[in-house]
Amino acid sequence: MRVELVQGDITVEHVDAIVNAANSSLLGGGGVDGAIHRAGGPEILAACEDLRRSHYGRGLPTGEAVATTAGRLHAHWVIHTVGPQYWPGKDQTHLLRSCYVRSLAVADELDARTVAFPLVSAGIYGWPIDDAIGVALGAFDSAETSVEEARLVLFDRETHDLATRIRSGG
Ligand code: AR6
Repeated sequence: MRVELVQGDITVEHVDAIVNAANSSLLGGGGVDGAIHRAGGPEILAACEDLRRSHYGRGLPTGEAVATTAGRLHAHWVIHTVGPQYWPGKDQTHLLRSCYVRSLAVADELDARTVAFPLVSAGIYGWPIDDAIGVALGAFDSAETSVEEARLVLFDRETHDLATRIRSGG
């Protein structure tokens, strides 16, 4: 799988699937979640509400992923995943890694070949940015998937530059 580091707004990506850093409720929020629902329109929320009723009465568990329509976005699907909230001293790296692994597994089920990811847990959920980048790149490196291109979309220039340095080992 090719891995591209991209700087910008994930809602303008032209890919098969866009991953959302959601919360367990699947009913929207701030950050990238709010941006995806605003740009994609009410169809996404309606699909999330259906999923809550049909499969996830108690919410989507942390580290899991599930797909809905992408509404008006330039993608076929949004894959919602729930990252762990950062707690110093509590190692939840396996759950953060699982967000990427499970999202790629859902993408495989959908036959998606290009997938854009935000830096899950690195905003409102407080995960240290350098570590969040390392977990994402590590998960991509060892992924067994038919996805051909993963695009890690970093919102600001500073985070993009940091990701570029981490990737090159500098
Ligand atoms: N495009 C790309 N990246 C973005 C965008 C965007 N439009 N907007 C923000 N980011 P966050 P989390 C970056 O907070 O930490 C929501 O309320 C942001 O700079 O969106 O997993 C959910 O409902 C950061 O690097 O997600 C949950 O309650 C990264 O996306 C909670 O926030 C993730 O930041 C999830 O928190």
